Amino acid sequence: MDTPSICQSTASQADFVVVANRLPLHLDTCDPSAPRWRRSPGGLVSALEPILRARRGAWVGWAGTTTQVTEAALPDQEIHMQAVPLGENEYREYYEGFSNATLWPLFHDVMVPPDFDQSSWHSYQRVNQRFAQQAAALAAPGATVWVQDYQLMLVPALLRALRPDVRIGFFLHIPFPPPELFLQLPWRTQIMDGILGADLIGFQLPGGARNFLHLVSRLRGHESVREAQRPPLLGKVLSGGRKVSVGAFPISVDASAMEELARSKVVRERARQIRRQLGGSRKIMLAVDRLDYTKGIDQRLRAFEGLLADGRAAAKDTVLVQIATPSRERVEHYRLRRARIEAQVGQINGTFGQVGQVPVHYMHTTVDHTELAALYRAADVMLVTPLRDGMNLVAKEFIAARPDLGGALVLSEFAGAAHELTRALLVNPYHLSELKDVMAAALELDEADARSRMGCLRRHVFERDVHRWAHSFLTVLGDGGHEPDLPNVAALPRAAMVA
Ligand code: ADQ
Repeated sequence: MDTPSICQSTASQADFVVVANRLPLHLDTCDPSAPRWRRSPGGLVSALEPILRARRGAWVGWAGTTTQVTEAALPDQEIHMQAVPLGENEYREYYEGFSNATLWPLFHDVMVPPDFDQSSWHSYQRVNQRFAQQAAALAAPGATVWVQDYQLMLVPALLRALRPDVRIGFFLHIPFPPPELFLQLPWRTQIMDGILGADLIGFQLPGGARNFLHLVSRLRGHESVREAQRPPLLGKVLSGGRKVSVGAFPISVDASAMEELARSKVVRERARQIRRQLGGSRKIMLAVDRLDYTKGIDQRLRAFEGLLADGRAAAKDTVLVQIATPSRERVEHYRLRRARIEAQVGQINGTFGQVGQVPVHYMHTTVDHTELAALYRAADVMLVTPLRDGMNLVAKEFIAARPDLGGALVLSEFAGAAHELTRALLVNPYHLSELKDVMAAALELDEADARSRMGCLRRHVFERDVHRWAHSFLTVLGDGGHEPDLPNVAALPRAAMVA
């Protein structure tokens, strides 16, 4: 088999560089004789791809395989892809270990105990150094480099040391925890200093930005932090003779692209087919998540089971479709969670199902964009009930996919999206009986009320889409001059304007 490859282009240096753990690709080896690069799912990819396409920038990231990648065979030549190699041991220690068994749980309310492992920390340092070196080599003089997320928190300072001429932005996609939790980290000062290498540090919510500013004043003293009165900026940090801006920039989705897809004939037909296949008149509750313990999948299943047990829902007229993307499958807590969820599904279907009438349709898979849009359009109720989530793009995609103003959104208070999507049916997913009540209310929601809520939600999502997110971040960073056109409010689809 030929070694599948990623571009080591001879193209000149880039003026705009995104540095993220993953390239927006993965290697599909279903047919070993013809491996192919395919688009990867995930919040970050969904958010950044349209911007890079519009700007013709470069993306530095891991290719998703520990196999050596050598020469050009990209499915998409519009974005220059620079692959950062990772060895098997680095994958285990930097990615599965420090990123996903230390930082991820620490930043999500310590839902499972974080591992504090010295060897993983060393690997995280080494890999961050490699990313910084590759970004430094690719960036043109005075370029803007936008570093993404918790896997690369040392990169801003490492890159600044190599290339003091570049402008550096850092955006954290996950919540930033309160100092009381963050301070558990044995390497807390190094991580904080790493992030402070940026010129602008962006968080999803004002709360995350404030947590970070509190942390800096705890570790560096009050005099190093100034409040900023100009939203989205919440503060400035004086660091090594520089001023570092700190603010909140809630991420969003490419709402118009999702709307266009959802309006297409193929999606509408597939949505009708899904409804027929699931039983015609049955109400469809839908959930789409990475299989992660933060997403609240087991709590949601328990609530659905409770509704069936109480007789407030019946398999003959309600079905729950749970799509769970395989995620971090070698990390122990993820394996355990998957086993628990699959046992719950079996239990619910075994207890409440009949031939031809299964209450939970569970799929442990990634679905393509067309299928996802069709599922969104087919759903009566969308369940987005994470226990903690930086934002949650599924909620915003669902809204963008409903030009018919149909469907009700049940949304956890602990998803960042709840700060904006206040006309959703908000719920505390830790409170089982409340979760049951809100799910039952969503099934019964009056049509006029549902349409009015969806109209407001759509207005918000179309006004503040992913282009506006990037524009806002890059403008504050001082690089707003090369943005894709922002959506003109007057040109929004009519249904999006319904109040
Ligand atoms: P994630 O935790 O990955 O992202 P989320 O925001 O919901 O969570 O994004 C998931 C993306 O993957 C969505 O675009 C969704 O459509 C897609 N997806 C999920 N399951 C899928 C499936 N089975 N098949 C196909 N596509 C699927 C992190 C943070 C979030 C934050 C994002 C962006 O944890 O809080 O919103 O980054 O900043």
